[in-house]
Amino acid sequence: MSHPNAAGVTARAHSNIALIKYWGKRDARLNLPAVGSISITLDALYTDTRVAFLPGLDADRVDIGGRRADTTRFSRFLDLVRTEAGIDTRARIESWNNFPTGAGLASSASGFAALAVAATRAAGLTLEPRALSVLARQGSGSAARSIFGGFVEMRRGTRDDGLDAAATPLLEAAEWPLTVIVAITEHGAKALDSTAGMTGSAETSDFYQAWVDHAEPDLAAMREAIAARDFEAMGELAEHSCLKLHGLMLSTRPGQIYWNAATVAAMHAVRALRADGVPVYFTIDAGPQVKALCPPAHAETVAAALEHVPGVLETRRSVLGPDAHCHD
Ligand code: 2P0
Repeated sequence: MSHPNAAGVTARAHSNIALIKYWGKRDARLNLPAVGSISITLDALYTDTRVAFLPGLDADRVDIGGRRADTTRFSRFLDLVRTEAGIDTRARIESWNNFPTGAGLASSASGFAALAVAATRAAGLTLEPRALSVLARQGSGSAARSIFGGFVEMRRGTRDDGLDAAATPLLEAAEWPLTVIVAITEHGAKALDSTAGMTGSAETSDFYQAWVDHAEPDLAAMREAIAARDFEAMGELAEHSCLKLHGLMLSTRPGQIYWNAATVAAMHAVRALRADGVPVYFTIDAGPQVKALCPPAHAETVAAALEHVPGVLETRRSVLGPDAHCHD
């Protein structure tokens, strides 16, 4: 039995965006991905989460951004930590995102990564980053990647127990500086969450098996592009994986249309910049925001162009971020 830290522990984890996308599960209970993925961790978007296991509590309590949240998904996650630590104490969780929650900006990635780090430490456990990644994955697939900074690969794994379905770092943030301009086209939460979306694709899309079958070559090519610091190859693969994901979403029944008019206009703006010689590529997740990737020297030009796209409400700029960490 470990000794919980009654004063609580705060951790910060940064959001990430996938260059090669994850969509689909090979095991729903353990949340094992059907495909691997490769992501970059974003410095400017993060979650701070404070966890305290308090002997007096008779139920877990969760507040996100100062508002009481449904505890179901969090209690299930905390149960994994409690089992590992040999404790039975309920916890108080307080979490803050410095960006819109549930709007396609990977708040579940940074959220569950921060929770994994804070909850294990608060429960008196000391876990290696890889074990934290395996744990975070059980909260949300993309959260496994937010344990690490820079460029990160999430392995699909083949074991039934999921112990090989973990993220590993590919490059530190400083090893290949990149800027991401996030064009925000909607502040509200999205209508369809990713878990339901990917289940629908697996069950109803004629394209789903092709998506799974073609993941490995995309991952291999992206690994190579990153190792070679080949921006053009990386960007082309990222745009391809994004559009292929959205093709899969569109082919699901009912079709999943995460884009709005400004999303499409921003994609065209990125391609117009490229036609003018600016090195920039887009990627989009399960939401309407467009993320443009460019070398830092072109960030100003890209941000200015995206700010002028009709329907773009604001832009956020980020360099690549660090590992998840405690920060009391
Ligand atoms: C990704 N997305 O690779 C893909 C691309 C959204 C589009 O990972 O069910 O919230 O919690 O494992 O991690 C979003 O899915 O899903 C996601 P669960 P998650 O970033």
